[in-house]
Amino acid sequence: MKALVLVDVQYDFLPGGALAVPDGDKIIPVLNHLQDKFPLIVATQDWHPANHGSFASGHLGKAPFDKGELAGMEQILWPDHCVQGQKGAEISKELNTLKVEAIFRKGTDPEIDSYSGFFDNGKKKSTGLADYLKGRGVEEVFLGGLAADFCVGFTALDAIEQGFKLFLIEDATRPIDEKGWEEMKSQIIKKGGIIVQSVDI
Ligand code: VGL
Ligand code: ZN
Repeated sequence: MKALVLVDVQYDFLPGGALAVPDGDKIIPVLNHLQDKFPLIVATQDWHPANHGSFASGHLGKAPFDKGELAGMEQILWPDHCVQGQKGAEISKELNTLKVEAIFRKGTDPEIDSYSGFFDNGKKKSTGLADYLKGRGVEEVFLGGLAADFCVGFTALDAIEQGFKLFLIEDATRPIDEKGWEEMKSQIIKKGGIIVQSVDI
């Protein structure tokens, strides 16, 4: 059994958003088109309180994309984004969500960031995604969404670690930073993940 996981297709990661991913909108038709091929589709949603510790605005003297610290780990400080209840946190209306059976929210704890759809960055708290997929008999996880070098990439690494066969759909994702994405991609491949194109699914 295979599942399609739609990662963080939210307005703040799309053109015009607070943390816009270049060409992020290009993935939406690809993800819509792919859905027919999957018996199970779930989504993740970056869902921060307004005072989230990953926001540069809460760190004196820091600017977005500076490095800081959070939960004892090095943290890239982001512009305020995906704030609970705000437009930027909504999943894009252009994405077909009719077949999405569950949405896993992450980044809700102000004290720690959460790139992966499975765990926070300190691996302290699970979102329940792995148990959900296993409970549904899923063995193969296909991933698309935003951003390739952060939330999609870390979700991929955790999927592999959780024992799923992991396929990352390259034309169904876009990175914030191309160089970061190349490094992330080689890590994923090294750990046994498979990079695919949507036409090959
Ligand atoms: C993301 C940075 C901060 C992502 C979320 O969805 O890739 N990136 N929060
Ligand atoms: Zn975030």
